[in-house]
Amino acid sequence: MSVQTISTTPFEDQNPGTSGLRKTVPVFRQPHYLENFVQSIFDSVTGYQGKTLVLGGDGRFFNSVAIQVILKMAAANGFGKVMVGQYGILSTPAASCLIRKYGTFGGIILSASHNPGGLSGDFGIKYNIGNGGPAPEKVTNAIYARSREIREFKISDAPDVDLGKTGSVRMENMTIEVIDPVTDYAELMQSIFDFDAIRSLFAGGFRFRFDAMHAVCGPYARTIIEKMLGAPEGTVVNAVPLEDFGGHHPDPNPVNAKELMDYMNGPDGADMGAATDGDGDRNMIVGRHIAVTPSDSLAILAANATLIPGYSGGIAGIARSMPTSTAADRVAVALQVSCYETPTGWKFFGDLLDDNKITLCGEESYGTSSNHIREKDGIWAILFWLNLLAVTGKSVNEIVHDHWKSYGRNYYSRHDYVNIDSRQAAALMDHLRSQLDGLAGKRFGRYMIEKADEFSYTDPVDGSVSGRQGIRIFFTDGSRIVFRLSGTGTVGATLRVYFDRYEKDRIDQDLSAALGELIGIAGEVADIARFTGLKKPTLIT
Ligand code: VG1
Ligand code: CO
Repeated sequence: MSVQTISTTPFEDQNPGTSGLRKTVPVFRQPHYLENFVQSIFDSVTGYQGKTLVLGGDGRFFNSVAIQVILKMAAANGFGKVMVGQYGILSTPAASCLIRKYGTFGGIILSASHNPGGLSGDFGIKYNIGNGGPAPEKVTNAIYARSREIREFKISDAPDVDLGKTGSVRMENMTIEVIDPVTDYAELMQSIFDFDAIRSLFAGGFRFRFDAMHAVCGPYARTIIEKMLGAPEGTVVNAVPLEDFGGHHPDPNPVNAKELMDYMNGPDGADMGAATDGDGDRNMIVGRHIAVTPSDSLAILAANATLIPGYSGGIAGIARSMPTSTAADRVAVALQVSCYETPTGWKFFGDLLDDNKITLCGEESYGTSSNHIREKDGIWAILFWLNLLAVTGKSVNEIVHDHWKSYGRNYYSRHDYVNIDSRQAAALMDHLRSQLDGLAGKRFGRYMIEKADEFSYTDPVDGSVSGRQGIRIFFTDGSRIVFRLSGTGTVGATLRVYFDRYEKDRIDQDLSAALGELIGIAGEVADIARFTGLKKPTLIT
């Protein structure tokens, strides 16, 4: 067993996006592609000699190969220990939990999250820092810069490690501790929620369906929901993680989780349904004939937080990503706490959480979480809802409608134009940019534009600035259209258009009727059909 130094040449495209480096599996399988990026991570941080790294992934194709490579590189680069999930499995929130609980130096999570997997699917790698959260931009920029100069990497020639057995083994001067991926995370959940109340809910015949979408949450949900909370066996469906997620998109929204939606809207639908994504950080909450929008979910959790043991003392503040609806803002006003608006991506919440400016945060893309970790957390959000239902005795539908009655309703939708030509996508954004100065005062039917700008964020804790985070058009009635390009895709570009319209009293309108006019305005101002070549969006959520 010895450390090898291997010479290599840089790849030009290892720029981490919204959430780590995401590429197709064939790209990742090029010789040295993974090794270059991992060495670039290690070269961009200092002080890890002898320290501990957390390592795991969502079990998608290439996960088990990549884990072995990273173990050998961590050993060769001088880490003292790696805590790795059994079979190489760790959900993103569980990895964050471990980093924080054991005070490790950082962690590497292998996942392309909600992107499809398999031989020709996507793979990804994220680096998390010692607070348990995604590396901030200053770190990811340094990793990218390093990846363009890298000339060599270090790797041990040790044989592969058996990750099927928990326990410790040695590699070079490093300990590899293979741990159960669920235990620590389950303990954390138990410390936040009223497990007795949820147990009584299930004992009383409450019917729940958890769709793990053949992704990483299956084992977590089986242990927590079925074993610890006593929900009947079979409550968790699609519970076995598969390398290709059964050929599906492991993305918990009403379109990709169609099986769950059909069941919930059918004659035998459960009282509540939920789904999680590839790496377990996203969640969707569904009631009978209602899918809760993620923006509403954040607002509802914030408004009811003191009913949950872990937040009984109240919350310090709320943050939402910019395109997320303003529903949470109204709750913040009522609770007299601050509401922060950040760019898309969880890494922007880290400083606010560390500085105790906020307790809860969320994104419109089915992500919600709190200061208990530094990632979004699918199972946490689902347990929060179960806890709320247990202590209020209300249905999902009643909770949502009661919230709208108190605060008004944000009609909200996101339109995605997927895999469009990258140059055309950039041209569309430039086309919008060029109009920004002249949009205020323009009238479209009953809507008048109040102002338009390009979102730039200054982190209130470290002062770092992130520009070009989306183009916003504000209307005089408080409605908003936002345009931005996705930072998680692997082919071409994806345009996201977000619609948000607030109504204080008229809370029972049909969603498409409520947003129809705004959708027309977006098409006109951005000339969407011309630039994308598409007459309608690829995906509406
Ligand atoms: C998308 C979402 C964003 C989320 C990110 C990672 O990014 O819009 O809200 O944080 O995915 O989620 P983008 O740049 O494609 O819009 V996950 O669960 O894929 O790590
Ligand atoms: Co995810």
